[in-house]
Amino acid sequence: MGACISGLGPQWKDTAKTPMKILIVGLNSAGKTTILYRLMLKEHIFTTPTLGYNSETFTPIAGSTFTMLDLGDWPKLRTRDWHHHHEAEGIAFVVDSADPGSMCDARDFLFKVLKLQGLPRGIPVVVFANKQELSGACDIYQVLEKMELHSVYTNPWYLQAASAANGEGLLEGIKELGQMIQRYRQRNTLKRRRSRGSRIQ
Ligand SMILES: Nc1nc2c(ncn2[C@@H]2O[C@H](COP(=O)(O)OP(=O)(O)OP(=O)(O)O)[C@@H](O)[C@H]2O)c(=O)[nH]1
Ligand SMILES: [Mg+2]
Repeated sequence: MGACISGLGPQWKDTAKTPMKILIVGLNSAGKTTILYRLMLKEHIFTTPTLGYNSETFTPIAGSTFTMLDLGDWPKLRTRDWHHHHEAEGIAFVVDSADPGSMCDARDFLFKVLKLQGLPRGIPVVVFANKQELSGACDIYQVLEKMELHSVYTNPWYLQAASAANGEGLLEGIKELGQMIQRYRQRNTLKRRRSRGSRIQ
């Protein structure tokens, strides 16, 4: 199992009935599409830069179905039609650990995405420190520092060492994201019940 650092403790429930909606986010070439299809097909596929998007619904872990949306051209954030993110319940943020020079931009990008208008507040984030099998790749402690994840207070987060090339850490990361989404759903249900209750009184 790959190394990980967590901002939250685990809990797991059967979520097969309602697919969990996940946005896959990250700078170009971080490995978003490779991760999506490695999780879905359990093999390494060769990709070209994503134009448009890939959307897949599948069950990588028994009892947990995900709809994962992999949008191309994220850096053009302002100019796109971002209607899809309103329904997102979780973010898989992919970082190229073998490219330390891009990590500042990745950090700025993550912080920008978390403030994106219309993105549900407080949705969980799993950061995949991808390309770990490459020699010289930053380990998760270096990624943690460079991404300044300790300053993310608005969203629960989890940092997972991963490699889409060999599959390391992907199932662990997605399982953790599923657990976090489950808790997020429970909190929202509770909030809705409370606000309904206070309207009745
Ligand atoms: N060595 C290595 N290469 C990887 C890994 N994951 C992805 N790649 C390679 O990185 C390149 C970009 O991968 P993609 O999955 O297309 O990246 P992306 O984030 O979807 O890129 P865009 O669609 O352009 O935003 C490809 O050549 C992949 O084969 C990994 O874990 N290790
Ligand atoms: Mg892609």
